[in-house]
Amino acid sequence: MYKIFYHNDLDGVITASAFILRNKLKKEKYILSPISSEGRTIFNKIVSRNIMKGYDVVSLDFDRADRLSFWCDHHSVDGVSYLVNENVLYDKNAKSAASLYIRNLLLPIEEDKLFFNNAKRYEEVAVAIDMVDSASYESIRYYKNSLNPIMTLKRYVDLKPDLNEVVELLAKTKLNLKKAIKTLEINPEMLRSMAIDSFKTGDKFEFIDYGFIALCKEECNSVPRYAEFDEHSSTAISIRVSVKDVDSIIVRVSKNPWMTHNPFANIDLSVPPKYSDTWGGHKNVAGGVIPMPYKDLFIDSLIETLMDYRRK
Ligand SMILES: [Mn+2]
Repeated sequence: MYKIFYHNDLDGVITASAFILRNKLKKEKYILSPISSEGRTIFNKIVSRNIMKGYDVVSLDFDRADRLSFWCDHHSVDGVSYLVNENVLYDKNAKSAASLYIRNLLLPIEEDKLFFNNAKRYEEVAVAIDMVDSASYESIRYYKNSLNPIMTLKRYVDLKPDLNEVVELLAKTKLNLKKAIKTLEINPEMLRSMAIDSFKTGDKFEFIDYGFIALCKEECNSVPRYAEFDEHSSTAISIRVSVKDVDSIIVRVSKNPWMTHNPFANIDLSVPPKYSDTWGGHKNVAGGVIPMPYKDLFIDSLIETLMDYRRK
């Protein structure tokens, strides 16, 4: 019996459905479990508890842990940039875990088939999820307005519905996004106007401008990623801070993907800053949970590090 942990975003969802497809898993052979970035801190414990219960544990678009049956990821991991064996598919430079999985493990079994070949659709999904997960849309306007199936599905997943249902449907339709959207009875136009509304950050945000760098205090996950760059296009890096609970805050740092000549283009945000031992992510987007007592120390030192980089 597989216990499949997958990152609770669209990349994780698609990777999980590709895993089910590739291994032709019957429903009674697995349990799906979405997990948020904040779960990194305790992931090793969760995994070993599940192994003790007798599960084959899989981690998709998420952290490495001891004794996993399979691990596929592209988030930065200390000292590893590429690793492939029977149980691992890891590439730090892949734009998404889903495309990494699709191209290396799902497409090869499709290419031998003469009839009912799904290869073309799989490759299209790989291209689309690369664009979404690495935020390489042409503009923030595209992000806000596109009715492309992948954007519709992204908006839907961002609402955090029953993600397991989405995984099952994508597996069942063999990654036919349009069919899945129809079955889920999603109204793309309605979702889009909801997303556009949520871009109006004014009242949900406290925005402090440090020139190129901005500190944004938000209600937890109140606005979509990148919304701050819509209003403040000269911000190169945003540091989003929200309160997780009485003991900790969540900090997310991201580069403005639409700024030409972003002065931070080459900085690697996945390198853990001082006072954080739960940091994770990619070169252009990263984040972590910071204990409340270190809050001010952490933010001050992060801003200072970025300012120093800028002066160099
Ligand atoms: Mn991902």
